[in-house]
Amino acid sequence: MKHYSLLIVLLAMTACRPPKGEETNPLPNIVIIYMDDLGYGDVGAYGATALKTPNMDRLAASGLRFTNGYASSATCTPSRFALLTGMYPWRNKSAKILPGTAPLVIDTEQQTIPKMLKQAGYHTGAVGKWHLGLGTGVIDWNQHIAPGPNEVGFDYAFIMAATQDRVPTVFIENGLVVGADPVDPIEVDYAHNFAGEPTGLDNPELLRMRWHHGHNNSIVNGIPRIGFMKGGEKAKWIDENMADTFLTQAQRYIREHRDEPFFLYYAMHQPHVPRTPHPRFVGASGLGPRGDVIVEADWCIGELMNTLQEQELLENTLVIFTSDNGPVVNDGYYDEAVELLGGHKPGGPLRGGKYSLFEAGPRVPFIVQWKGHVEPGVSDALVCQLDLLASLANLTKQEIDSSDSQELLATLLGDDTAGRDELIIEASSRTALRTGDWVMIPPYSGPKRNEQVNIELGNDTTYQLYNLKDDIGQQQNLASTEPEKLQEMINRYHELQGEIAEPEPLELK
Ligand code: NG6
Ligand code: CA
Repeated sequence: MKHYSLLIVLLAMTACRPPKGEETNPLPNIVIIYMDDLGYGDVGAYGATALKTPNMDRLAASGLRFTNGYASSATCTPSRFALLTGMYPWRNKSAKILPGTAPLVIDTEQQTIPKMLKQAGYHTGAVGKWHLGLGTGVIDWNQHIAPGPNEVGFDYAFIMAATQDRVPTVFIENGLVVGADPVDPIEVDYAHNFAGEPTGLDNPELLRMRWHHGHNNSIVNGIPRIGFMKGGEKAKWIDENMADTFLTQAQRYIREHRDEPFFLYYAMHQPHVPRTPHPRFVGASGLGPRGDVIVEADWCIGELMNTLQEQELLENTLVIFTSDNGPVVNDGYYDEAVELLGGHKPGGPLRGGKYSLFEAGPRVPFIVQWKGHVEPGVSDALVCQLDLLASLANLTKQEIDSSDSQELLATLLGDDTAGRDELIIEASSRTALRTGDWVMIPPYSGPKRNEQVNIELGNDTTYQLYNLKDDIGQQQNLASTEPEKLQEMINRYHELQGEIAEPEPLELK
């Protein structure tokens, strides 16, 4: 009899067992879903109506949606550098938009999120866009390529080297080109074409997507790219399959590592150019290829979340969804994005876009979801991707040595409402300061608008000062009516930047 009751107790215990992942993982898994050029206004939860993003919206509805969440820059490489290292990108002069042949911009001695999480016992994986450079100088694409993601902390990496519009157009798995063929070696050059190879400039008859600005070098799959490439025919990716390829890798990674704490950096390529939705998403948005690839990305996110659920990992996985920089509609190809945009506003109420110091450049969708741990809601706290290093260090009880990354774990998990007091924002090596609701943009001599992409860059000959609380669209420059606030911010800006990248002091006008 006694034995039976023991058996019943044991059976009852097994039935009430927490999901497998939770039982074996004392530390939560961490998944960063990183979009490429997705704007503040591109997500339903952030106000998009013409574009439907049900899976991103579900993340927002079941998580904490930040209205003041920032990338560290208005372009890709600096934002990615800052996210992974916790260091302001303007401290590293190499952290700017890179060609596909650029050396790695992260010092292999430097602290990174994946390195820190490895120390905490995590398995770490990167799937998707890299764009942080590879190697130390001239790369031989036919040999093992290093240093790269594996040398800055990722146990596993399945990446594209730079961007979808840059060569080499191949995937690299743990330093080796996938599908490399010794009889058809890959050569890449950003200065000179290879003899006899067609280009977008000289061979428009071979193109199925026309270039608008830049993007007129080697042609791959009928799409002209930035940079020249020869060889590697079997290794070249099929653009329309890229979303499925990265998703499959990410799902496989989750399944393979479900029994240990893992960190997955899922760096998606949408909606960066060239926009090449899989045929099943063509026309899905009604807004042309830019909308279609956002719908495709949204579907991928739904599938990824389904995988976490199917693996019983949702309660034990912290998911962070954000974008590397703000939106651009025409980024160099004629793809009808402009013509079919209709009333959709990729930057929502924000001014500017990708490349801009105005808010739509660095302010991006930013959602934290952790089932059962993060109470759904909205937070107006000022947070930046830069802060993930220190905050995840706190979560996993690790030490960090960065001074730029702020520890905001409680705020990111919704237990606190206090964010940063201030943040230096960056766009193409120019910087500005946000303090509380105020933004101060120093004078910059560049053009006010980049006519090719049709985006206001934030440049002006005088100081600009905006109060975002009353004027989220940055229409009222208060520099002359709020001279004390302006001076206070100028002083603080110089103090924060120290001797690095300090602009010429200019007389107030
Ligand atoms: C620019 C490209 C743009 C895009 C960007 C990088 C031209 C004219 N424009 O130089 O198309 O590739 O670099 O985007 O070549 S990012 O999101 O990776 O920063
Ligand atoms: Ca980008």
